[in-house]
Amino acid sequence: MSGINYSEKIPNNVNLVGDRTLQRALEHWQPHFLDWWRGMGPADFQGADVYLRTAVSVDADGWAQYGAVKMPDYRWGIFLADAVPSRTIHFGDNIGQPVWQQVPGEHRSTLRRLIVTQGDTEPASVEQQRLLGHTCPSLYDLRNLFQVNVEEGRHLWAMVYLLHAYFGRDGREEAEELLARHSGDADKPRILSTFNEPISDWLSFYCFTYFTDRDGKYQLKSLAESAFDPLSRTCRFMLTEEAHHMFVGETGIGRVVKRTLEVMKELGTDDPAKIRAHGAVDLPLLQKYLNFWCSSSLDLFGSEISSNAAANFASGLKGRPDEASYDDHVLRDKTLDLETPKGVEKVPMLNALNEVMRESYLKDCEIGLKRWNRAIERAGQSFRLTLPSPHFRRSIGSWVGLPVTPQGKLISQDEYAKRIGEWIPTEADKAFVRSLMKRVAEPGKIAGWVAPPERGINNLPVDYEYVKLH
Ligand code: BYC
Repeated sequence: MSGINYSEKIPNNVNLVGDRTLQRALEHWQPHFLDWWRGMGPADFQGADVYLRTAVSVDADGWAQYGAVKMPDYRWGIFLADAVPSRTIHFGDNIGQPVWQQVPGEHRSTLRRLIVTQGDTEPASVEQQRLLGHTCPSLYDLRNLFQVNVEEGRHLWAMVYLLHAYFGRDGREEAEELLARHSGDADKPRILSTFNEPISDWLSFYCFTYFTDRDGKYQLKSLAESAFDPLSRTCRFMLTEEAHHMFVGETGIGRVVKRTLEVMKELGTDDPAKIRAHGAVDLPLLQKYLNFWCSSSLDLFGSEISSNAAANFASGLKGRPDEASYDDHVLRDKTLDLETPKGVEKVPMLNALNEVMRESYLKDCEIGLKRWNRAIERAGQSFRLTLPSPHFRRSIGSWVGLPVTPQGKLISQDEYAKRIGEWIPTEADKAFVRSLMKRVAEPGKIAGWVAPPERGINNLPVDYEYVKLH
């Protein structure tokens, strides 16, 4: 089961030939996907040879094969992790019952909505990053961008497979809609807010892959627990691809910090104006980008108090990430003390699961911060990067629109409006960052605002020609 059949038009390990109707429906969608990729995918790089990894099997140790590929020839397909024999539902009100191989009628619309929401983010991120190739800081980074892009394309395939295979006609219609909505489009935007934010510079790209892809990790982990087995298996395999995306974010920001520290040492100053004049990103500016992308990504967990989250857990549709690591898998008698603008409220745990997930996500986000701060400390600098308060700049949930500082202090609307430019990038900050974004595309060369990576891809040297532009 784990081997992938690449001799078919749509590579897969789901025995697509055994279901002619489904195969035909997906082969009908395939050219629409390719049209979308050509129109909305990485602009002007479709003819480049990119050193990409492709899945050859879904086994933990050997799923990737590396080689030069033109992106439109990438073998997007349908790969599910192997089935776990006799798997049963392990949380919610139906514990112990066999998992579902088909969609139960009563959960059809909710499951479809979850799959569509997940699916919508994948092409959205490719659209957001569409123009970044023009300003790549190195060929190594360019290759990583394209690797992330093709894999997001495959994640779209994963959700489209579920829609086609299990949701009949409305599933097929939703699959078309996934290609019709576009990031930032005034009439047909993407579903979730963060995926309509422009990513027009590489600092934003690193922050997005650090914070937003990490939301992806948490949402996929919770869907991997699902009682709907095909969804669980799909998400388990997607998670193996997600790890590299977060690596791009963590090492990307780490390399920005490293370069800034070098410039600070060289100039003997921490004056942001002097650091900027030298073509590097001062640490307070980086902090503003972290504040922006972290707060935006926190919205992706939904409201603190959510009946959707309660129902999804109770019915077995969506668990907590790493559900097995908890003791209580029913949660009918538990409560959580939740900090709301009105004070601490006792909330049924089931209704607070979005918050539980957001808290574990924030802990995970801290890991990179610690690493970057260690580098800053070692360089003898006193500045420390921090995560903003989860109540800062929220557009979803109990803290919507409240004037809260990144330190979590509620202030007046007037003061907030005056000071917001201290906390998130201003137009002038963005213009400065854009001014740094100049394409560096010679093997082994790197832009002046970011340090080179410590090592190359797949044991190749850093100066390998990862993208052959012709
Ligand atoms: N923007 O009870 P609520 C990834 C909506 S990222 C706009 O508060 P719930 C990736 C919500 O849809 C992971 N709308 O929250 C990363 C609902 O609308 P309906 C993506 C929002 O339902 C990088 C209403 O508000 N995967 O993979 O418990 C690159 C009330 O909802 C937002 C998923 O999200 C928002 N930020 O949870 C590429 C997993 N937040 O349904 C890829 C699937 C909430 O009443 N999605 N709303 O019309 C879900 O599990 C849930 O839909 C959410 C929200 C976690 C998003």
